[in-house]
Amino acid sequence: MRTQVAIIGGGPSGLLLSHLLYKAGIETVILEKQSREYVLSRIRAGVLEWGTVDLLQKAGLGNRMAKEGFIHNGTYLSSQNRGFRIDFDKLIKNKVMVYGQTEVTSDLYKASDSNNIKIIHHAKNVKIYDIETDSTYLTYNINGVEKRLDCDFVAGCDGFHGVSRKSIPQKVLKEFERIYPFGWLGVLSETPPVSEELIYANHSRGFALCSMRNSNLSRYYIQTPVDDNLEAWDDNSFWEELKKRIPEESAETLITGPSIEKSIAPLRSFIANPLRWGNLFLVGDAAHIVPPTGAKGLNLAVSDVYYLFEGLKSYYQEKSDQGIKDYSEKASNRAWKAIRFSWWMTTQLHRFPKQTAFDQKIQEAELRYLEQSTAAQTVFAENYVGLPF
Ligand code: FAS
Ligand code: PHB
Repeated sequence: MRTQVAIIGGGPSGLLLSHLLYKAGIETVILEKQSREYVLSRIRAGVLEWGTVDLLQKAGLGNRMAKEGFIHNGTYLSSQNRGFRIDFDKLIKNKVMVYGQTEVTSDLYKASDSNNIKIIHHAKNVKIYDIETDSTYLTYNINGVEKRLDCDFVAGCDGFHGVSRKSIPQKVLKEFERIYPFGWLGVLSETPPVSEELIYANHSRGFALCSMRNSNLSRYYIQTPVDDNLEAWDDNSFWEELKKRIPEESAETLITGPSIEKSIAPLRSFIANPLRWGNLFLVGDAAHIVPPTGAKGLNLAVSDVYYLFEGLKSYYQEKSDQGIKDYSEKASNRAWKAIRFSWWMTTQLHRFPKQTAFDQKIQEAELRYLEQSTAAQTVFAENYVGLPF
């Protein structure tokens, strides 16, 4: 089998790239290791930058999002149970969209079906060969049978634990990483959200986040030691701990209920470089990881897809390789700004094990400055809503 662009990974970045290339008449084949149901079952991102919303709408993928998503013109931050609001609309005339990654992925799958995009699920043991030659190809295993896929280019959209990044020679690949000494215990519950906008809470007991998926599906997170035992957190202890960390008025009105999903996610900041090696391009979580505090992971995957799509489109349509030459630098530059913002939010809103009283006072001063300074709030709003592509 031969295609123009082979895509490893059928998550949001792989599906979106194949959709944009399809609309430009460029053929793709997606190799996804898991089943469709598994990919759709993952609970991940919840906040979309407006640049992401714009790109999805322009790609004809925005109808359900426009109907079912929530536009948020601001967000709340709190320190020691006392909250304040950052008004994106007043500060920078902009907004974000709360629409779950699960829904985005489901919309992408529907579009792939109607466009007959070739997605091969259960593709095991994907391997990449001859990346630096004109005859690059992949092999993969389906039900014990080895298959071959020849291609011009490979888009590595296979997430942090995928095969793509590992296919770049160690002597070439540079990795920048910060692992945080805590995790996020996340709960999904069929309860009305406690607030009409998100609440990011800094508290001496640790960070907490109140988010949502729809008017009766809420998503809450609390900071826990990364190796905490999930079984030790029954629903009641989760709700009691959450109440202690959020603004008093929210704790009084919080509606609790049984959790329908509960998991602990580790937090890390990571980026590889270069993001291109020969005919292989790293995209999304295969290239970089950010702690979810800044709500940037999915949005960064989308901006990578945008840069790579533009590069491949001009390669096939204008016979220019400038765009694919510039991909690694363009995508990394924007990624580093999001990595910085996500690191800053994580550092300001979490309690670090060895945090001194001095560190504590700095955090409080930083949040008080943010509460009182229009300049600081404008910087926050610009970064949270999303920097231009
Ligand atoms: P993905 O990991 O989503 O997809 C990669 C795909 O490749 C998967 O389907 C996988 O099965 C497949 N694959 C892997 N190895 C393979 C192989 N060898 N062969 C074939 N296929 C292979 N981001 C935000 O912006 N906002 C948030 O609120 C947010 N919250 C998050 C909460 C959690 C708990 C987590 C874990 C992440 C969160 N993120 C958030 C980040 C998340 O959204 C990712 O950035 C996003 O899923 C990245 O999409 P992809 O790059 O497509 O990678
Ligand atoms: C979520 O809704 O899952 C969510 C929202 C904002 C974040 C992280 C996660 O910063």
